[in-house]
Amino acid sequence: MNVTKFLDQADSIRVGIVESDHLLPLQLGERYSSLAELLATENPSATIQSLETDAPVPIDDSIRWLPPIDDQEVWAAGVTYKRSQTARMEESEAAASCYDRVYQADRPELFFKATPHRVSGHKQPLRIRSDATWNVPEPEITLVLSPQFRIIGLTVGNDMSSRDIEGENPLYLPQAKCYDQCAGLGPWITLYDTLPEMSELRVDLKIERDGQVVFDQQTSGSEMARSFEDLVGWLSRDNSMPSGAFLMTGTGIVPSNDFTLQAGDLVHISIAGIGTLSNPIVQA
Ligand code: DO4
Ligand code: MG
Repeated sequence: MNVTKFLDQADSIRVGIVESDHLLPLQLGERYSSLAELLATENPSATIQSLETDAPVPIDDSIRWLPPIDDQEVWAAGVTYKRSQTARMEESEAAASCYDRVYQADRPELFFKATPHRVSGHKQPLRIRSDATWNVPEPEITLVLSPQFRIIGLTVGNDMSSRDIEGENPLYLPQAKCYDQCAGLGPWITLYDTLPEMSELRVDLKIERDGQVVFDQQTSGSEMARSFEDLVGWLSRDNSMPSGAFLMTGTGIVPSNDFTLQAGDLVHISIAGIGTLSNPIVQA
C-alpha cells in the first residue's frame, strides 16, 4: 500500500492512499489527526484500510503532492556504499582517511539531516546553497521508522549535498547537508509487512538539463555494505524519536568530479517497487 499527503482543491492538507491512477483521500475521523499518527499504530496498513475515504481524485499534473512527513526527524547514513567512500576520499584531501575508516568500522556514520520544514515532496523545489559551488543530489533508499524503530515502509530520498563545503573540512558536514529545501522525500511511503530483497531495490538517478538527460546511473541496495537493521540498531541507541523517523541509507551513486547541479535542473530518483521522486533545482 502507498500513502502520502497532498493539498486538495480547498487547500486542505489531506492524507491519501495512492492507487494506480487515483488518490483516495482518507477521512481521519476523531481518532487520528495526521499521517504520522497512522504510521505509529501497531499495524499501519490495517489502520489505514479501516478508514472511510472520499471520492477518488485522478492522478494528473494538477495534484499538489506534499512530502509524506509530519513531525518525524530525518536522519541519514553516510559512506554505506563503496562509491560514496571513493568519491568522498577524492573530494577531501584533509580527511580522506575518515571516510575509509568509517566505511570499515562497526559504527556507521549517522547524521541529522533535516527537520520537516526543510523537506520537499514530489515536484517541489530542492535547493543549492547560495554559498556552494559543487553540488549533487544523493539518491537514497529511505526507511520509514515507527516510534519503536520498526521499519514499516520505504520511500525515495534525496540527500542534497554541497561537496565543496564538506570537502573543505568534514566539520562543515552539517552545513553541507542541512539547510532550507535540502531533503526530498516521496512521492509516497510504500508500507511493507516484509521488506523486499536488497537486490530488488534498484535505484536510478536521472538529471535533466534543458530537456536533455545529462546524467543517468543505476545501483541497487545489494551494493550496500550494511544492512538496514544494523543502521536502525545504531540510530536507536540512547535516542528516542517519539513521532518516528526517516532514515536515508546512503548513496551508491555519485556523479564524476566534473559534474555539479545547476538551478533549473530536474532530478528524478526512481526506486523499483516504490516510485519516482522528481524535483526541480533552485538556487537563491
Ligand atoms: O560523509 C558524508 C556524507 C555521506 C553521505 O551522505 C552518503 O554516503 O550518502
Ligand atoms: Mg547521503
